[in-house]
Amino acid sequence: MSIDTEISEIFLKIANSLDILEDNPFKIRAYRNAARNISELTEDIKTIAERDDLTKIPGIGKDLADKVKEYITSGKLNYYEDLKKEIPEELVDLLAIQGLGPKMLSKLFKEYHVTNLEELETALNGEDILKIHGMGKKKIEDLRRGIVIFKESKQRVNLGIALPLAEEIIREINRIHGTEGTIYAGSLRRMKETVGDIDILTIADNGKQVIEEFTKMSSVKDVLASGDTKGSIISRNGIQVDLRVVGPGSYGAALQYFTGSQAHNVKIRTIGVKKGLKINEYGLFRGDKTIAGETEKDVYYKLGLPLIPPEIREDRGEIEAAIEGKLPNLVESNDIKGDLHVHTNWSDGTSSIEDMARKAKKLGYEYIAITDHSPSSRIANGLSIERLYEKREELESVRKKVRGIQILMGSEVDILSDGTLDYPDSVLKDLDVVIASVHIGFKMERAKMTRRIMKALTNPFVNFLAHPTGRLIGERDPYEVDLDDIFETAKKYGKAVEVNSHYLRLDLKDINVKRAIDKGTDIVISTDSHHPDHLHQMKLGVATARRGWAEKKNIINTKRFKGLSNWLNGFSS
Ligand code: DGT
Ligand code: CA
Ligand code: CA
Ligand code: ZN
Repeated sequence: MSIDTEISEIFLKIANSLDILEDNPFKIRAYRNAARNISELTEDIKTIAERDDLTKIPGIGKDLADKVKEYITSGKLNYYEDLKKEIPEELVDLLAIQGLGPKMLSKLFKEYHVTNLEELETALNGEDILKIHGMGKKKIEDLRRGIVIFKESKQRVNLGIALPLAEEIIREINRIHGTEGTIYAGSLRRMKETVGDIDILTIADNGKQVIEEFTKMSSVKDVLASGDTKGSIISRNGIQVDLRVVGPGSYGAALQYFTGSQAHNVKIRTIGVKKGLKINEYGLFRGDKTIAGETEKDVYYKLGLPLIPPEIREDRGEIEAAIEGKLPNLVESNDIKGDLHVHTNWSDGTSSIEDMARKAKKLGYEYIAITDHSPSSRIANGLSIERLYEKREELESVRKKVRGIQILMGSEVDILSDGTLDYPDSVLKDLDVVIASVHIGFKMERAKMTRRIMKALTNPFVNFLAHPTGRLIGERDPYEVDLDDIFETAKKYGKAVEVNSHYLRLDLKDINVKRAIDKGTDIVISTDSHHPDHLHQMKLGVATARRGWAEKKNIINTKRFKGLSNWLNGFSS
């Protein structure tokens, strides 16, 4: 979060806290105005502070300017720290519950000692609550519903869940009369690993009607808002979806605006201001004259920039790179020539080698590696050495049946606690592809875990390290490991590190992809499929790699089969 956003949010929290404390309305409004004006700044607030120009920001007087300075220098605001002692932050957050205003919340706090969500729910179940003025059976029902929506909207959703839902909703919107093209924006278009909500844009002239039909779609559970150009719903699986209707002339500007990220857009706006241009969701303007708006590309172009791919719009140096003409040429899905990490019913997959190979061929791949588990992964039905060689026989017969794709014999081999591998070298040397990964002993001290994995990477038969941090998004933290050491070792020994495309893993994640690439370490993007349909998840891995600025040349499975084969055998292709 940028410091502008932080300050703006704290001012807003102060306003809300004072509201509940029934403080002076003018003071409350002052904080609210200041919060909004700061959030809309086109210049970095630090720069403004350095010039001593804070009081030139509308709504910022001497007192608020001092508070901004205090936050910039110390990272906190004493006034707010004291306020939090008087009224808990958790309580103030409850204002986001529909139907719960500051007056009601104030009574609940002062008379019923409600300080958080749990206590609010308990209070709503009690008899006493009806004594509050304005509280009746109906109101209680409304608040209960509001709480359900509040809880739903608070959690982030995994990309792999949000993406198919968005695609389905877009198909439904496209069936609404008057819509002429629909696209998702927001963090989903940036392919962030989790999204707060789904933002959709559609082109139409009959906004009110489109929004009305949108709120009646079969996938809708709750309607949060319904207006002339904007609607907001909670879908059946609890995900919030915001729809905005735009005219064709402002489609590109709206797409640029609502794709974000906010930090990226703040910088973009600054560039506009320097050129004497104004930019918002309706277009790019010089005075009253519209100079771009129809396409996103044109918006960037008129700002003197090339189109920046959505996945890297995070204000992590992409704007500076664009200015210098040094944007990366990001890897694309159709650069991928094969999948090197796939399971079958020989271990914990559901399908045969043949089914997996046929599906891979259908996707246009040149190769697929069948990489079932090793014996230590007992729950995953890992293969004994004996069964490994039986599997090899079946694989060879499939090679004869399924032509036009190279089917590689591989294994995903456990890295044991001491860094040795779960098959002896005499077995590993017979495999086309050897993946090393950690499935047991997660709770190891950092230095020990790092040595363990580094040791595995020095094994001459290992090709790459799968899911290098072991995290499961929203379920399990990564294990402790020094990734820089891992990346350096991998590079030194000619190994790759994986971007695992499973939506719960996306491991390496975006920023770690960037770290690996900056060190010159090779990357492999694979799906870890356990069913033929999972092979489609490659797009999530590609998106994650793109978010980490990966180019085709960084990814080993963009090589044609010959080049890949050389790479696997340790020759630089
Ligand atoms: P999320 O939903 O938390 O995963 O993240 P986003 O990036 O999708 O955020 P969201 O849904 O609140 O808004 C979508 C985009 O709209 C956001 O990336 C940038 C733009 N946007 C929304 N509110 C503001 C704002 O107050 N100022 C600016 N500059 N942009 C905004
Ligand atoms: Ca969003
Ligand atoms: Ca949104
Ligand atoms: Zn696997």
